[in-house]
Amino acid sequence: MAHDTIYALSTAAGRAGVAVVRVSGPEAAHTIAALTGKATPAPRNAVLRRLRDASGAAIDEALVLFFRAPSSFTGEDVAEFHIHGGRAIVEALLAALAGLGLRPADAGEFTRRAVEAGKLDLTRAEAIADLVDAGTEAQRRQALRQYDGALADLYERWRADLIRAGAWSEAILDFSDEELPAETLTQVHVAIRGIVREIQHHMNDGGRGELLRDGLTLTVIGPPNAGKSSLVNALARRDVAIVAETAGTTRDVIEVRMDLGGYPVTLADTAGLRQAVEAVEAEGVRRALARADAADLVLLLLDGSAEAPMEGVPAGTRADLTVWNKSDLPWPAKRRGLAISLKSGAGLDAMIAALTAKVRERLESPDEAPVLTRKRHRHALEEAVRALDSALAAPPDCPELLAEDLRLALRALGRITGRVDIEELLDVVFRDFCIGK
Ligand SMILES: Nc1nc2c(ncn2[C@@H]2O[C@H](COP(=O)(O)OP(=O)(O)OP(=O)(O)O)[C@@H](O)[C@H]2O)c(=O)[nH]1
Ligand SMILES: [Mg+2]
Repeated sequence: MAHDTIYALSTAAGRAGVAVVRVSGPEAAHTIAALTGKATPAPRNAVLRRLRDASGAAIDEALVLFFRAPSSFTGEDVAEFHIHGGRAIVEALLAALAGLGLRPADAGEFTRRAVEAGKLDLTRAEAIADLVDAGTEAQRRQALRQYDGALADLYERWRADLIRAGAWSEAILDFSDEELPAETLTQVHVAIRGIVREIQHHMNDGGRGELLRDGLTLTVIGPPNAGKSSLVNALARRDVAIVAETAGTTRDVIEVRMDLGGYPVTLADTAGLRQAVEAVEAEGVRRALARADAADLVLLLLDGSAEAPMEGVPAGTRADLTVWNKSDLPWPAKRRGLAISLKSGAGLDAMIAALTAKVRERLESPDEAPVLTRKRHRHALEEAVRALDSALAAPPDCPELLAEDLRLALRALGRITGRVDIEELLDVVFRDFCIGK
């Protein structure tokens, strides 16, 4: 299908040193000629040109680049205009492009065209979105790995294995028993079981890749006045929650997004846990416990100087990390665990290190294997496993069922990378079996 020519501001809107406007489609070269009044520069050669609108009025001095299809991001002819990043300049250039009859690009349309042109598979296209969204180091690393094809390679390998197994099963269908080795069906089953095991291992990762994209939730709970709000403020490095001597200061759940040692964390401060006397505080306590229940990690903060530090904390309350605060005050007893003082700052670095280690444990994969990063992938993998289980359960005298289930599994896997092509299966049938008939 022939595409029209689209344009968009590719850098962030607003005032900046430089702004880049990108044009993709058959009219890209003509667009450069129309705006500069000069010949299109050689591909991938930056030239300095004055841009003018249709009336001949100067818009700006720009660095102009041309990429000839298919050697461009979208696989089409692409023009890039690097202009000064002032709002009026950007507006004037976009208006001039509209005046040339080009269409403003839809969200993601450049990347979509790249996928359609076979420049990128879907997992790499998604990785571009993740790279742009990455707010922390760990998110950037994960997105870059996916962009480099870690996931595409993995899913494509499973697909290739399945295509092979599928080819065998199609052969069972097409040829009589005498023509095929007796162990063909066993081989198909062994291959399928191997793939199912690998997919399940990949899915059974505690959702760490998805968590890393979304950010992990860390909830701070503890009795009133333990210093929970002080801790949240210290971690977030800003005054997000009110700190006061009155026990029961925090009533609602207060959330703040932060970067903990390179990991994205949504930190929640909660109401102090105790037998509340009035309804609003009781509701706060209920929400605190509910939030702790739903959190990825729970930090229990206790006041080391208190006579009964656990008072109010329901038995069995989950705590992934227990921290004792107020080490600057005399303590009535020795406390086991991390000791800090939010007043003096003592022990804070060690506590942050311990917390970061917990977060890392939840988010990083223990081996070097690529991690699942999206629900979309997980759903497709689940579907593939279901189809493969059903393929394994197909009665031996019914190879049609097995072949059909394999096709379903293949299609599910193909949807992840965007490659869904049953023709490939036939190619392998004819290649692997040298059928001269
Ligand atoms: N001496 C001492 N006081 C502290 C320390 N940390 C916090 N405080 C004080 O303890 C009081 C309660 O602190 P908050 O951070 O509001 O405690 P909270 O756990 O959020 O309390 P609620 O919101 O009421 O549940 C305040 O007066 C703080 O200044 C500490 O390490 N040492
Ligand atoms: Mg508080």
